[in-house]
Amino acid sequence: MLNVAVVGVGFIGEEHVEAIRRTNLGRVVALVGRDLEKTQRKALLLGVDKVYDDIEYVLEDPQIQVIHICTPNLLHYSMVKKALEAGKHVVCEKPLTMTSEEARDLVSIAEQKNLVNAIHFNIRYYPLIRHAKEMIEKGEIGKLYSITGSYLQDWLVKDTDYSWRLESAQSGETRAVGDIGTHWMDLVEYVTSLKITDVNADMGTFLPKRKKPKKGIETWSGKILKNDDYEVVDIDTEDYASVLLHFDGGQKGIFTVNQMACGHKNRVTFEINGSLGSVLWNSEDPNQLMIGRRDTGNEIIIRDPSLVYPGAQSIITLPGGHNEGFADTSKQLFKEVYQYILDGDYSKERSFPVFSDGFREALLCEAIMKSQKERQWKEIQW
Ligand code: SOE
Repeated sequence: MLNVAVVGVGFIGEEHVEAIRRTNLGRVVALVGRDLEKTQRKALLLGVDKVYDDIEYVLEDPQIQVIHICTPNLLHYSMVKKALEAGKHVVCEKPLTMTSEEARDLVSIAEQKNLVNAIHFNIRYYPLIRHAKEMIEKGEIGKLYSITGSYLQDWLVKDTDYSWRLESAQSGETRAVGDIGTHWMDLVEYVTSLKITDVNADMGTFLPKRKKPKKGIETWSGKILKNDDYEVVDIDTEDYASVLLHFDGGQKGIFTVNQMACGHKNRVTFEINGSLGSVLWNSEDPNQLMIGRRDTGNEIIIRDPSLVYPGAQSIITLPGGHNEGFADTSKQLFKEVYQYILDGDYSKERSFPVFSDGFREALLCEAIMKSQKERQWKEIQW
């Protein structure tokens, strides 16, 4: 078992704690949060013994081998850097950093220190995503032509919906693209083994002013906030973006991200069209994969370990019909990371998303922002 500390105790920090435990390879020994009282409350609820208000305590603790960084984006760079310099393996939330320069720096520190590094691109860990990847690798979809899709949410649809993610100072220059577009781009590059080479963006902020609660609130919890204790603030990040794409095999594509799309709670979809078939997947119905065919009936593949390729099988715990979902994706990701750490051979190929994937997403975000500002196509300098 590995001893793990989780830094940041908001919505996603709690998810990490639960998922770490369900790996059966890691035990959560400490929680770190800026607000000590809140962190103590969370620790009591989650059953974690040690509580700190500063990462320094866990850096100095020789018992702790792995640190998960689940803070607002602004703090990722400094926290990850400190953790690596203290010799800890790191799992970081996405986006890895606010700039590509910072991300590049973290990639090189992790390499120099020979430490295991991972980024929480958990959507890769829905088992049918691995199955789709393997189908494409085996040529079952033929030559790929186009890749399209979206990531839609509605948790920011009202002007009273608020989160630190709305503020560029905490979140980074891009919000919708950085927060959920990075998941989408990582996902389709992973499934297709292609790289996005050029982007052309059209972004928008539907609510340029919002009512900010005077007291801090957690991501998603604003939906149930009832008091009138708000101040009106300007919003400098985008609610929406559509981005045209070119891929390195000549494929074309487009994705839309929208955090103000009523009725879509958290819906990632993609469609990959090839010469022999299409692959369609939707995260709100993640245990089914649709394969479209021209000359025969379409197929629906079910998340059942007896019906999928070995790569997908390896990240399924329960039999078909016993549905797995969002929480299981993190469990499977952490399981692979922890097993890799425990095996101890860091020259072995890694199956999980790493900091260089985070660096790549930072470059894509920067190119998208540049494209929006200059109203032109931008090439990715990878
Ligand atoms: C907020 O938009 C958010 O929590 C993202 O940051 C996550 O990555 C996604 O899983 C759900 O929505």
